[in-house]
Amino acid sequence: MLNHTKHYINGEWVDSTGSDTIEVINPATEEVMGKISSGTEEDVNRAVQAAKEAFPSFSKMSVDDRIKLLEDIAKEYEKRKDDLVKIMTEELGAPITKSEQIHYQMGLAHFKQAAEELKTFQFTEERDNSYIIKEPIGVSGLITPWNFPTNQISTKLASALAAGSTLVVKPASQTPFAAIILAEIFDKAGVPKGVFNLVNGSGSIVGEAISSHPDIDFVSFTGSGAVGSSLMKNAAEDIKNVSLELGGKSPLVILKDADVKEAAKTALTQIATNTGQVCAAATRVIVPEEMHDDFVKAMKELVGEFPVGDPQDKNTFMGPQVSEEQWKTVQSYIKKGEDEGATLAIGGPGRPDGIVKGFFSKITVFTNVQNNMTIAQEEIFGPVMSVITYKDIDEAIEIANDTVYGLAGYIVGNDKEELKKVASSIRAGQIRINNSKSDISAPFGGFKQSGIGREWGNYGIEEFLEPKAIMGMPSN
Ligand code: TXE
Repeated sequence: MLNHTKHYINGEWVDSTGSDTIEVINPATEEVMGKISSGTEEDVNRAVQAAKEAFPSFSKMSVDDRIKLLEDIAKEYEKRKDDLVKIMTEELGAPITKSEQIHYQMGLAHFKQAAEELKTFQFTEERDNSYIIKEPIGVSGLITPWNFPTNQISTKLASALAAGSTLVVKPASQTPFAAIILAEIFDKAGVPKGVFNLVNGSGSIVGEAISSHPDIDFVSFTGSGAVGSSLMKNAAEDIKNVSLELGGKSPLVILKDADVKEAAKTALTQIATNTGQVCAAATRVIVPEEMHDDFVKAMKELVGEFPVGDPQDKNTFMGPQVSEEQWKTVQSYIKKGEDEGATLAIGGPGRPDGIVKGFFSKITVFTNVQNNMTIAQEEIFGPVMSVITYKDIDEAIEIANDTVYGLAGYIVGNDKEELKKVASSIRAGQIRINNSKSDISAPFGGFKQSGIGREWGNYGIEEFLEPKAIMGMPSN
């Protein structure tokens, strides 16, 4: 049992001002693996005060020193590899190999990338009659979800530290232990006291207190659209800046000249990775009418290559949903798909055969989906795919864009002109062609209801800066 009922405030681990705790459940075993404090408004006030006091000096830290700080954090992070991999397998249910290859690695990459960005980042700009300085935005509140316990925090944190902002972080209460290890890492790496503060607890108390705190200048949030919207209303009270990384219902457009097997593999990888709990996952697969049957057949043949089960097993590709609540949500969408008349081609309701415990879902593929069905419009956040057919490429693009979201888009195929046409027509923040690798230096964020602002690389750093224009300075 991990009992971690302290918050990290002003450079030390301190008791919560409240006595309530929150249990953390291992989603593969359904057993309680530990508990954390349910932080209070008073805890948030203390953390904000510490961040506010640390700001004047940290905001003036030289760029070289900030580069060194980020590099030191990366070094300390690497030393905690085994602990981070283990904890994300336990608290999130991430398969052990994915915990290392995806979660651990992405968390690390942001610190290294931010240090690289700083080496060339332009904090000043000369104009004819003015010069512009980009200054740190002030105290930032970072509110993060559970689906990538290190990555979600480190992308925000690395950008914030690179920019010179001080912060208060509230991780998701389902996956708090990776964040606690991160706090230990920052402490070891010598992050000055008060610069980084961690308050654990619920969204309704700690999250609310952060988004409505008058001394917080900027809130960077990743999570659901509903919370993003309510957070924006709180922030509107005193005109706080916000950045929101919200959900998606991303399309995967398969071109007529695509290799069917490759397309099927890409589609399955998209919904099975992180148990479908990926905001940028392709969940609507838009396939040429004439390719439909071969495509579904290929997926049926390939689905066995994505084993579902014990996250501790090195052969597992897909673990459980993070929580019972998330499992129930996924199950209710599968039922909804059946009720609305879509055809179950793969998977379906309930746990996979042979699994009796844990929040495991089946990899589920619906065919005969109309794009206006609930399963094609709402974010399910589980391994559930909607297959939708198209006649010509213009119809494919229309279906791809017929959603309130615009986080990502995927294309599989070879015709360069068609690839260009689809890539430039999908209204989304990131397009990936033929299963291309991610680029951590490229901006990540959404059009439409997928959010406001961008993370990653220099775009991420910009979010934590305010430009100041200075005119009329006498020249010597
Ligand atoms: O998210 P929440 P949940 C989507 C996905 C998922 C759904 C619900 O569709 O099924 O959201 O997940 C904190 N004020 N995404 O309920 O509630 C909360 O404690 C301030 C997409 O877990 O939005 C946590 O730290 N903060 C997504 C964070 O917000 C509040 C990732 C996210 O939780 C708060 C996760 C409040 N009133 C879910 N209420 C993505 N974009 O990657 C909660 N929080």
